[in-house]
Amino acid sequence: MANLELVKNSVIEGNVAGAAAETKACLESGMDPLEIINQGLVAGMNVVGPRFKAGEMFVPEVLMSAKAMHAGMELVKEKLVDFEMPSEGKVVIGTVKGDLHDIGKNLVAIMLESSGYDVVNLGVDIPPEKFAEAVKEHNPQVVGLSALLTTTMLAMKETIDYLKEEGLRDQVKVIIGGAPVTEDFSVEIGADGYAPDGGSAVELVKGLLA
Ligand code: B1M
Repeated sequence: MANLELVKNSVIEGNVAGAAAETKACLESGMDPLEIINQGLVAGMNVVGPRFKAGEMFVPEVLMSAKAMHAGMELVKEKLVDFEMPSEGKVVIGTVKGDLHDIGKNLVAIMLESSGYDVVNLGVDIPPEKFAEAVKEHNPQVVGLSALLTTTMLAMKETIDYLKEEGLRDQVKVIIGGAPVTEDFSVEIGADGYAPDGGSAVELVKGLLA
């Protein structure tokens, strides 16, 4: 029988086939697609985020949960063609120039997406010019910069400075994160905030856009 709890639990368990099957059952029973998203798929990720933050879940498990959520989301999306999903805001995110690490950045993107934000994920090794182009093209409220190397942390400052040069800095909030990055560093380079993990990044973005 169609049941949103089963959708939610499949996501928490990272059960990709289960999430797809339960989502399909809910759709076939005539349930509202938005209800399936909010009370099933996203509700599951809302449990995963805090558990990951508390050290009760680990990266591979979070990635499986995200995969399960996406499997369900793909099915629901087909039914959503007629109306727009309400969005909390838009975030452009990328790993800065010279840095190829993307696991943490992708987790942050997933957490933001599952909390209702539109996320434009630029990828890795993104130079300041590309961030600026993305701001012009996508008009986000927030730009997220990730760096995992002490050497590439400097590219965060370059990116912020470039946004200033291009006259784009005032129209976005810039947040930064990554293992070597600190709150003090974010103040030093003129970012609007720092988050140590995905769950905190969601809270930070919510706070900045409130
Ligand atoms: Co590299 N690497 N790596 N690496 N790597 C580290 C970062 C390192 C600490 C390992 C070590 O020496 N102990 C070290 C950096 C030293 C330093 O600068 N202080 C290092 C090095 C030196 C290198 C190379 C230079 C190695 C070499 O070639 N000699 C090279 C650099 C390549 C480059 O980028 N140009 C390199 C390459 C690689 C791989 C390609 C092999 C691979 C990356 C694969 C990939 O990402 N697709 C890799 C990996 C996997 C790691 C470690 C082992 C794991 C990183 C990771 O994914 N962590 C890492 C050692 C470690 O951290 N234990 C290491 C899991 C992830 C969930 O956590 O990324 O911290 P994290 O993300 C967290 C938070 O930081 C935060 O939220 C995330 C979720 O909680 N966060 C944000 C991240 N971005 C955020 C953005 C936000 C907010 C929060 O807002 C926008």
